[in-house]
Amino acid sequence: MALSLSSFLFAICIAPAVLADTVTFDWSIGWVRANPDGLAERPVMGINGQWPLPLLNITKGDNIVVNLHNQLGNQSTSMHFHGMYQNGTNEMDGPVGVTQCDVPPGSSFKLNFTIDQPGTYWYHSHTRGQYPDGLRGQLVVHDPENPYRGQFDAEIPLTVSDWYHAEMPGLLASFVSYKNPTGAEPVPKSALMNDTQNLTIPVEPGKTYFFRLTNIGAFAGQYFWIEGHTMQIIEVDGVYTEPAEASMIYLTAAQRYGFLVTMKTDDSANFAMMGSMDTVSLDIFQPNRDPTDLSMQDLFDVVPDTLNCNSTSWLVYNDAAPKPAALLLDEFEPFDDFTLVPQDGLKLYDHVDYSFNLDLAMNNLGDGAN
Ligand SMILES: *[C@@H]1O[C@H](CO)[C@@H](O)[C@H](O)[C@H]1NC(C)=O
Ligand SMILES: *[C@@H]1O[C@H](CO)[C@@H](O)[C@H](O)[C@H]1NC(C)=O
Ligand SMILES: *[C@@H]1O[C@H](CO)[C@@H](O)[C@H](O)[C@H]1NC(C)=O
Ligand SMILES: *[C@@H]1O[C@H](CO)[C@@H](O)[C@H](O)[C@H]1NC(C)=O
Ligand SMILES: *[C@@H]1O[C@H](CO)[C@@H](O)[C@H](O)[C@H]1NC(C)=O
Ligand SMILES: *[C@@H]1O[C@H](CO)[C@@H](O)[C@H](O)[C@H]1NC(C)=O
Ligand SMILES: *[C@@H]1O[C@H](CO)[C@@H](O)[C@H](O)[C@H]1NC(C)=O
Ligand SMILES: [Cu+2]
Repeated sequence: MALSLSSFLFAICIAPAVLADTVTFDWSIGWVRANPDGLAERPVMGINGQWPLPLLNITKGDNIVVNLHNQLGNQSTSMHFHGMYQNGTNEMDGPVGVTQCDVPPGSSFKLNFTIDQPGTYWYHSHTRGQYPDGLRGQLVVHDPENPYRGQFDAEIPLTVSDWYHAEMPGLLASFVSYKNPTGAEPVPKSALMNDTQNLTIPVEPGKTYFFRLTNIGAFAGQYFWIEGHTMQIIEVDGVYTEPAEASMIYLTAAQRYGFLVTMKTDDSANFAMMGSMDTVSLDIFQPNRDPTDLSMQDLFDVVPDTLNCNSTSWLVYNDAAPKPAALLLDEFEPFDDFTLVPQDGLKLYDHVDYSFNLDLAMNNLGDGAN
């Protein structure tokens, strides 16, 4: 035998550093009950009897194997890893009816692909409009070569989301219907942060944290800010950026931001951290829009008096100090993400040889005849 026992053991020990790991998940998708906004307990889709869903933290280069078992009993399902290029593994992407079939109740599907992109992502069902029933969670791809390594002390993974009390099959039936001629989207009942509200995040003075924030919501964009603190954006949707200072950011559904926040040097006070659902479309991105065209303005066609669009969490420096209510703002002034500069130096295309204008109009079956 050529290989001695000691060199064999040595080979095993160094293997993980040299070869990519395979990370295996066995996931039974089934119903559990949850009440994340404290207003209505409801059935949600959990993994292995748990909800909220687990944060996945894998390392760039890892091979991912997910054994997905559909135990819902009454709905088909699927799984999509949002933002993954799936280069060469298209059949693992998840969009039902595009790259694969649904996983029917009682059946299983094995996902097997390699993640070679660092950054902040998420995973969710890609079966019809199913994921707002709870089947969505955060995915972080750790990068040993992160250009900002050494500049933060710890990571804080966090999500924002809108939340509905009714289940998606009923909401979709009334949304995609001739009885809804304006195409009005269902209005959520609450805003969540990390699938809860009033979250407290313990922090230490002087430390710098790498926040990884994902909007895992169905519909609502969200403004996000931390009172008394500045964010330094370093990543957006899996792309490193040159550092950019922001006091407020805006995340559409599915968007991700990675940013560093340095804590204050004393622990005398705690600070509110806010997520606020956008009920009106973003003025800053549509400077020339017609203010009388309401279809361009309203994200929420109705804003019920009872709806609280906001969720508050706190950076807690000091358990004995109060957790102050968030100050109400009259206006939102989010960071303009068009000004972000990708770290790889990729330039904007500055000219085109041909341009095609497509005018798209949505005909929402206003006459009910189609
Ligand atoms: C969070 O706090 C607010 C204000 O006290 C309260 O109305 C709300 O019910 C709380 N949310 C949860 C999920 O406990
Ligand atoms: C948010 O939820 C994820 C998943 O449960 C958890 O790992 C993470 O620590 C939470 N973040 C905070 C800031 O509590
Ligand atoms: C499927 O079962 C769950 C849990 O019992 C229930 O809440 C849900 O309404 C059912 N969905 C359908 C489409 O029948
Ligand atoms: C996809 O993979 C092929 C084969 O490995 C490679 O040549 C190509 O550059 C990759 N494309 C992207 C966009 O990464
Ligand atoms: C995943 O795919 C790779 C490449 O095709 C293959 O070598 C490996 O055996 C697969 N893993 C599982 C658990 O099926
Ligand atoms: C992910 O794991 C790495 C170590 O492998 C750790 O440094 C990092 O803080 C973790 N990230 C999150 C968001 O938990
Ligand atoms: C939510 O927060 C925004 C921004 O501070 C504020 O304008 C709005 O009045 C708040 N809404 C509620 C219901 O508190
Ligand atoms: Cu997605």
